[in-house]
Amino acid sequence: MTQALSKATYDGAVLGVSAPPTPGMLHLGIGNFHRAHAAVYTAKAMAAQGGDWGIVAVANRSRRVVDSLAGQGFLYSILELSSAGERVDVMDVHRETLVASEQTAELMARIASPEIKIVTMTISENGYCRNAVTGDLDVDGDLVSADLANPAAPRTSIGQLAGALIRRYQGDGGPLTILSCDNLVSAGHTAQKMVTQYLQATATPDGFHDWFEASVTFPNAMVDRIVPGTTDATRARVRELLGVTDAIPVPAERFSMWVIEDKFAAGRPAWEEGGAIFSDEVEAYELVKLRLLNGSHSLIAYLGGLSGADTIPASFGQDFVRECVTELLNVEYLPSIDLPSGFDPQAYIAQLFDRWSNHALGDATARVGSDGSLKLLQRVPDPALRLLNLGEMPQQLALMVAGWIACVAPPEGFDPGPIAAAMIEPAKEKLAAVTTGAGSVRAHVEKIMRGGFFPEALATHDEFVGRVAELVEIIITHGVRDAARTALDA
Ligand code: CS2
Repeated sequence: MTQALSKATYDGAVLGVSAPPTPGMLHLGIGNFHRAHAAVYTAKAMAAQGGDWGIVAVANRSRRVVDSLAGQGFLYSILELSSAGERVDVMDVHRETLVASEQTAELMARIASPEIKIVTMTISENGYCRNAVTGDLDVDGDLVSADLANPAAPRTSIGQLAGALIRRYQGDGGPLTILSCDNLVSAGHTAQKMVTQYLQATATPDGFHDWFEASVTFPNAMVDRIVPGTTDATRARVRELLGVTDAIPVPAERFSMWVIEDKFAAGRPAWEEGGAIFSDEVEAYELVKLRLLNGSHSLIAYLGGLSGADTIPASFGQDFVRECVTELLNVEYLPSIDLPSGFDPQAYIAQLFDRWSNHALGDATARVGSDGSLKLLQRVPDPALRLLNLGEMPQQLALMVAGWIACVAPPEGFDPGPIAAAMIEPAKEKLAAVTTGAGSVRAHVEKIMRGGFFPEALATHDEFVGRVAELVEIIITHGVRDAARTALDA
């Protein structure tokens, strides 16, 4: 039995630097991604230029990560895995922990406190409470309406941020930056819109809105690093390499990228020292990454799920998947983006091909295929409608939607297999409810398309919906390879 990782059992170096005792940042959503991304840039920034930028780590509901983090004296490890080899780094950048669902008042007070200058967040697409059809805050949805009725203890991150901002204004906490690190189009603007619409729907003190406009910024940002879930193999390898047991190690690829709009209301860490890029073209980078990487990732996941490939590299290693992705990238995605200046798309794509072939990392197909009802909204409608408006059928985007439906909401009688079954789909119940009594594959697909997951223009586009239905039909009757061939040959 090896000892647990702690300041007493680990006397090696940490990555970057240990954060000073007083945190200047607070992060909502202490999952693997944050711990292998913003946390790393922050440790490197402080090593280069100092600053009180330690992080308050906030979990939404689960105590698991924060309890381990606090129990290990805030140490945890990152296991970098690539074909070039592996390395392990120990991090020491968090300084406090909170659980939002249990300590809501403390959380809002902490965000309101003047020492906190930046709130970063990875709350996933779901956390923004955005109505998929209208693009506005889902004020009539159960979650937001419950929060508006109970402003003292909001449960959504948007409600918690809004409540905290009101307290910050009242307590003269000073300017604040809220930095979304989620995979959203115009992530900063989206966060700003949701928080603003929430604040418009709730009572605020006199003068608040002027202060909010002048003092709170929401920079856009593009975040990128493939960070799988932690497995027993991750824990075992870290134990071998460090000689102690880390309960919460994070596996990650070597590649990492962060492009941020330099719009900070109260200062920021020197993240450029960790390799972050400050740019005025962030929205272009966001589209590049969301479409070329994330969109293709979804296609790889659904084609993989339906063809028995349990990892992304296993799926991408199949010729038909590579062909579909190549078509998606070059024909359906690239022409839809005004590229950032000096950006070389083919070099980026070549790098993506390497990253998707990382067998050492072994990213799970089921991880990427999870939450499709939320992710596809960022990855499908705009580029699909662009082509449809030009009179062309986006075959691969239709295949992606067909793959998602076949994996997580299959028509009766079709079993997509164990990999698809492992995909977590938060809308499973809603999908089942909208499709009851469908009667035919076409009706099943139509009901899903109109079920509130996509904007009206796509949901009611007859040819697109028809194409998705045909492809689902082929997946059911002849298998996913035939469906892919049909989409490629069209
Ligand atoms: C993936 C992302 O979950 C997904 O759909 O595409 O988590 C992806 O690995 C990251 O965005 C990479 O930066």
